[in-house]
Amino acid sequence: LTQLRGDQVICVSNREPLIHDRGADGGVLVKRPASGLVTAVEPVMQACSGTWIAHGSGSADRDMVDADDRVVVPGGQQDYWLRRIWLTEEEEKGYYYGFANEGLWPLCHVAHVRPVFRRSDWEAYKAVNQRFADAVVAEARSEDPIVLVQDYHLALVPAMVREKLPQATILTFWHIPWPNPESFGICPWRRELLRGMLGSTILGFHTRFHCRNFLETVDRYLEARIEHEHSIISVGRKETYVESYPISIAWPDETESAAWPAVAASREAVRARLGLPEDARIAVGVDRFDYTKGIIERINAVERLLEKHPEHLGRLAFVQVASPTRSELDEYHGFQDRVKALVARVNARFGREGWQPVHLLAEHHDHAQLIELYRAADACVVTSLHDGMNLVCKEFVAARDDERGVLVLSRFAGAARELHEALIVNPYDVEETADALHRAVTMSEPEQRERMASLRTNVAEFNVFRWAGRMLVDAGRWRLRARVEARLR
Ligand code: ADQ
Repeated sequence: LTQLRGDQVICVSNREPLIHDRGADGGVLVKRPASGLVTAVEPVMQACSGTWIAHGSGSADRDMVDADDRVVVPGGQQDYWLRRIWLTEEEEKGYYYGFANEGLWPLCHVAHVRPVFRRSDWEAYKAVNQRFADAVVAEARSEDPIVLVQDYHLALVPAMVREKLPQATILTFWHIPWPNPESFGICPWRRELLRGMLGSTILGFHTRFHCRNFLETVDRYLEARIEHEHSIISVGRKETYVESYPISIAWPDETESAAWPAVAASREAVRARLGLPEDARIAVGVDRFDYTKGIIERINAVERLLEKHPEHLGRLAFVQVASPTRSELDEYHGFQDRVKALVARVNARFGREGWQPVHLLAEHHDHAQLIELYRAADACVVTSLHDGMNLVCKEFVAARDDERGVLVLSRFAGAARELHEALIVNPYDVEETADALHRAVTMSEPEQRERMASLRTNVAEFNVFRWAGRMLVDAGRWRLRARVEARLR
């Protein structure tokens, strides 16, 4: 990140890193959203003290900001600027709920939910992308700022910024998977989306697999030259470099981990809160309440585990924390209701006086509560049906400085390509997932230690600064190359 000294860094994302709400007493409550993107990008913005442009959200937000909608966010290392864009209800409906979350989200996650494409949503998506791009141009203090574009809400922003700031270095990071060309091809505006993204200097995905899918998709739908061996796409004279940058978390420093409650105290606290017996084993799931996260498959696996291994009855508690998300969409409503009904059925089947196997806590938890839960857990279960990376599994590993606890991880999460010492499962296979759960909660201590120590080395080393650092080093190289070529012309 020292590369950035003297350069202006502008980050643009849909979501802002804070939520302001009114408490019961009318005071303002500041919360962190449940978002993998915020978890990963905020430490980078703090380190480079940049400007973050995002959509303002939360009922108290408008009262909190000053006249020009720019605020300073106090950071761990340094403060950074936040510039809010205010969307009307209509814009949010079409751009965010409609095109981004009913169209692109299911399009890119193969989770068997059909994408919905409405022309009106697409029009709103284009208009809102233009507003974000205009804000980037307005914030730019030079002809060649470094612009970090985040995620599928803003696919058109790179080309829109490039038009006004041809010399900008634009790094776009796609936080969700990229599907194969056939799947992507059902989108009526596939070419416009691809052209928008190719305004980027560098286009980043979590895995090589997603990069390959993207290169093949461009090959299928656009007139472009593709150098597969160098991962470069050229449209006319404009080049875009496509690379994998596996995202991660900020590894906790000693001051932070010293403040954590002891593992035994965390277990005690969770047991007391949920009324679990002394010898209870605890497995946890932590997710946004989203149909891609495999929450139904996970609870089915818990049910199968209890059928196959009745010795866990009355002993094993599965705690699922699910932060409400996109609840305005029918698909999410229906899904959240189905999960609640499933939990009620499994609890009615296996529960007994004073004990229930599944605890569904459908609410947002703050960081300290998540740390307590991670530290209390014998196993953390991540069974995404498809996930760009998944940061929950990395947070669990970071929280276990006692080198205990077992990670059960879906092979369809990008993280499975790095975290080989987890118990890797296919969440669609209920037997395999139930067996992995059994293995996790009965694993010997030495094996737990061996696996966890290795996972910790990996996540500590490949942390979020490595993610950002690699991208920015590559950006530096490409910028230099463009400058040299411009001089030669
Ligand atoms: P998400 O789909 O949001 O991210 P993930 O990477 O798991 O998924 O991050 C979720 C974040 O929200 C974590 O930091 C977690 O602690 C937090 N969180 C989840 N449930 C919570 C709850 N109930 N209360 C409070 N916090 C909660 C997208 C992609 C991922 C990719 C990230 C980053 O879908 O694949 O890893 O972006 O690129």
